[in-house]
Amino acid sequence: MKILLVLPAVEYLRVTKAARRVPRRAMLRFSVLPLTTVAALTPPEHQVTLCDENVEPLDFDADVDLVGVTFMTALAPRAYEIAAEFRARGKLVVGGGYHPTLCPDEAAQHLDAIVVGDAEGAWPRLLADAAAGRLQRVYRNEAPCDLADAPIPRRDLTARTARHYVTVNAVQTGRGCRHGCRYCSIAAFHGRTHRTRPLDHVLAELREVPRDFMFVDDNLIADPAYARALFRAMAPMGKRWVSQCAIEIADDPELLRLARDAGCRGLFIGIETASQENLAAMDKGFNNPARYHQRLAAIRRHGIGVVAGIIVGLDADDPTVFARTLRFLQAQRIDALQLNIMTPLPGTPLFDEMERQGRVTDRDWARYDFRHCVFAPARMTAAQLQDGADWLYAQFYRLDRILVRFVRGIFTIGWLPALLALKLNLTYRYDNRCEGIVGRNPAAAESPPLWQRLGERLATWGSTLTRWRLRRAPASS
Ligand code: B12
Ligand code: SF4
Repeated sequence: MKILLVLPAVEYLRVTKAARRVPRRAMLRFSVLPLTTVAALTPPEHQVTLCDENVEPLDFDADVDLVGVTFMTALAPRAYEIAAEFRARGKLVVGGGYHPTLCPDEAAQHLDAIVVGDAEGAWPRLLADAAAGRLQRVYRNEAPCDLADAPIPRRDLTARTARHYVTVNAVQTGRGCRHGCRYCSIAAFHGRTHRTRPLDHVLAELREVPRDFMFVDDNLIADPAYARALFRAMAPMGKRWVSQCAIEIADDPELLRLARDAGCRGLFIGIETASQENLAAMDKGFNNPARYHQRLAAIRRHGIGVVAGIIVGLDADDPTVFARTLRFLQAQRIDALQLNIMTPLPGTPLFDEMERQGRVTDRDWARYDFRHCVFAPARMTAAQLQDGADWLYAQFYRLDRILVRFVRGIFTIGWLPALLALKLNLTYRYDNRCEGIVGRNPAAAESPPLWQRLGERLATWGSTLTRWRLRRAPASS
């Protein structure tokens, strides 16, 4: 069969035949691992091509027999549109990934078949059935697969478009996480289990990727003994990498040292909130705000930059949370920020609880992108949460603050991590300006001082100008 594997894109980032310019947001575009992994699992008698709508237009008239779509919740509406278009042309359309796994009944209504959970095992079975004309609705493995069966992804299929990504060299050492944070899809997908690939498989893959790459594990140190062995084996390779993990790495000086010696330059860490009450309610008490300062300093001492994942809109948050969080991030010397509006993702315990409480206000999955408020917050209005989140994001990425962070970073984490952090800061700033994110602090006095109003007005003009220039920019592909 001729198989086309598709990663859908949200409307404002989508490349189409009419709008062929690839948005200049390469830094936050990385890993097409779900597709390259599924491609690698495809038996050789089939012919596979990929299309990531973020970097190239999708051709609905392509000569294919079967289309496979990967999608997380925010991409579900687009995935269903794609499925409808191809099915109207008589093609088989199947899906897999986070949303089909966590909402199988809904996904199965829009697709000819879905894979729930890992594709290893299930995907070859699906293809055999499709080729024999006996496709079933749902394919799932009886038990989570052994990651010895996880293939080396088909990165060769990204050669044509690789220049549009910050890297296509994303490597996964394990899947899942043993923690069970209530809002987290990883825990819901993998059921609080963590599996690792055989070390020699990972090392063989690392020999194939260039010096700079990233690990896309959700918690790279979920199995500390494995992480230690991996880092030790990597030390002689001279690699430089970034990843994400739980803050607990800071409690293990040996692990930190080994990570640094293996080439770790930056970690995305889910700090989430400075409130213990919020953390306890989300079953994430292990973060322990009383120890943030000491733990973050330990990470910095090893020359590793910290990108903090922060969530606003948790139940203990009131309108003062935004200014408090900004002060907290500055005091903790955070190098970059990914700010998320609390989002009850379907399939998580948090969603079920909010549903029972009648607090889910918006069921347009496209808005489940962590940038929109889709529920009724406990101690503020939805508009205050949206305004405050936008304000905090814009304030964190003010140019003067970025510069201060960079200079400070040179002395605390060193040149290379500081430069990486600077690039990430400028990218987030650019993205936010493209999206016109300015906001307003809902806890500030009704009429802010003149200088603040002037600053906000200038920021609005700046982002309008950026969007205008973007619209006028010539096509790059
Ligand atoms: C890299 C990444 C990104 C990248 C690229 C995404 C991509 N699709 O390649 C970027 C930076 C763009 C991104 C963005 C976002 N992401 Co993201 N991302 C990830 C991350 C860390 C790794 C993805 C990956 O490479 N996985 C490795 C592959 C091998 O694993 P897999 O996807 O599970 O695939 C296996 C199976 O699911 C299955 N499968 C998957 N697809 C398909 C398709 C078919 C046809 C078949 C048969 C099988 C199949 O087979 C694979 C092998 O077994 C995941 C976390 C994770 N562990 O997956 C989060 C994750 C997918 N992201 C998430 C979210 C929420 C987002 C954002 C919405 C918000 C945010 N704050 O990050 C944004 C917005 C995206 C947008 N608007 O387009 C959530 C999704 C939750 C959900 N229920 O929807 C995740 C799970 C993280 C989390 N902690 O919750 N993300
Ligand atoms: S520690 Fe991170 S990956 Fe693990 S369950 Fe919590 S949020 Fe999810």
